[in-house]
Amino acid sequence: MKSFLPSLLLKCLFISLIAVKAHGENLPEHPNVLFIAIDDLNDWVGHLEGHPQAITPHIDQLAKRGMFFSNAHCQAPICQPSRTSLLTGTYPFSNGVYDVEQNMRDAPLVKDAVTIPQYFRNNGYRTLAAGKIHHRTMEEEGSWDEYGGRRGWSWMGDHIGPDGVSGLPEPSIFDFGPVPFEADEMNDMRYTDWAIQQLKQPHAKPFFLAVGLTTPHLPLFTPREFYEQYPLSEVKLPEVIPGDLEDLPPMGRKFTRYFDTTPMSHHNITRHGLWHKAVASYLATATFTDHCVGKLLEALDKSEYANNTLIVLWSDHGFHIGEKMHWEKRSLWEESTRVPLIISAPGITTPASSSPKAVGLIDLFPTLVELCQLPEKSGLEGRSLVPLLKDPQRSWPYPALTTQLPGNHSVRTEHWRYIHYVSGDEELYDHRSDPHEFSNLAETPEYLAIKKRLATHLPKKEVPSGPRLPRRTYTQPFDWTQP
Ligand SMILES: [Ca+2]
Ligand SMILES: [Ca+2]
Repeated sequence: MKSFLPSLLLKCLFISLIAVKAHGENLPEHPNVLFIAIDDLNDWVGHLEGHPQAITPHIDQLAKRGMFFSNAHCQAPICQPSRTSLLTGTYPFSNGVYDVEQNMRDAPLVKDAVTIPQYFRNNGYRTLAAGKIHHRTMEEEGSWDEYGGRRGWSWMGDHIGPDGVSGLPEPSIFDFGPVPFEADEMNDMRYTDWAIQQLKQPHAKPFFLAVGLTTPHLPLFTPREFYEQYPLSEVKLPEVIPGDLEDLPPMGRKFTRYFDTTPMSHHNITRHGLWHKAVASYLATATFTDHCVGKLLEALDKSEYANNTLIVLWSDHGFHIGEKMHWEKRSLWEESTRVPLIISAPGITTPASSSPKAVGLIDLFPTLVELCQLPEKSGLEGRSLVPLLKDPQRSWPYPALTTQLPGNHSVRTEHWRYIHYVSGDEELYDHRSDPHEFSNLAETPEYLAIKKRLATHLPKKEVPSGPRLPRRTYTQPFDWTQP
């Protein structure tokens, strides 16, 4: 008995120490930030259940370590305007950057905007990045104390040759399948390795370390070991129904046709019998992205920064793989707008929690400002998610807005998606009964009041688009204002 009590006390102390460790220690006043940006990753990750076969164990582990948003949406369903919105904390309809064929700093309203990395840098952080954070490389300039660079995909294309690997004729960037490279040779592992080196070094100031992974953006190239995790004979196509387009208004139908002139269009993919291969390639590329995230988190946990670093993971928009006979992005449906969004803030987020409330990537700027206790920043149009991080189920009466060029908007709430096109055409979906947005209720009289209520969230004012760059040769001239 004499020796039992001290050992019991020691045991209790040990158990409570483990408990503290399991829940993470509280973050310091100005924590480091690990900011993981992913390009074109839709909800085909384990924790969002967008595809039953998705293998993304490391991203899912991160979701368990912190909290994830199951109803997070981009503010524009394509790279440049989505990233401009996130990085400046303003909507496309307020900043004038609506399209990929624009330079962020050419738009008068964002010319001098202070971005997230600039704000952190101005407030005592050391900012570090590799890969794609802004849409264009030149826009990374002035944001980072150190930038580890970025390289395109053409070195892979040159090695593979013009026939590509998918089986599509003249695929160019619209290519998909296994490629003869090792994981460590791939661009994203280069960025990951650069970031891992940063985590091994002492830093005199808190750091904001951004890693911009460029997968699963096209081309969907992965080392064979990832591709082989999805045997073609077992791959499940996304859930689609015949005639899904029949209840779409003319503008909605038009939205399904933008990529029709590219090799990755529904008729071209199905004509060549390559839908399963495209699905397998997207899943495999996402698994490779997950591999990079895993390496990064492993390095963080081995580093001296394991317990004083806030982690944020996001994707810039989603991706269609045949849903509504549409491919890629640039639509206002769930496949294009829904994104993974995970925040791990020890002491604030409860491990393995999630929130179903509608939130946007635009909310990240004010959230990070609050979590890192930086001075309040004026002019931000999103709202801090910290109340939801603390209480994921609390009332959150704000919708997530997505814009595809002036006049075309989606309003997403916890239960509804309402789309209003510039032509006046509308769509309405009830996510409680119709998560795939098969059944357009916009013309059903009993929903008139709901439509009216959702329409009150549409932007009251829209600025004109900033200057445009020449159109890419592989897409068609497309008028987003006419059915
Ligand atoms: Ca993107
Ligand atoms: Ca339909």
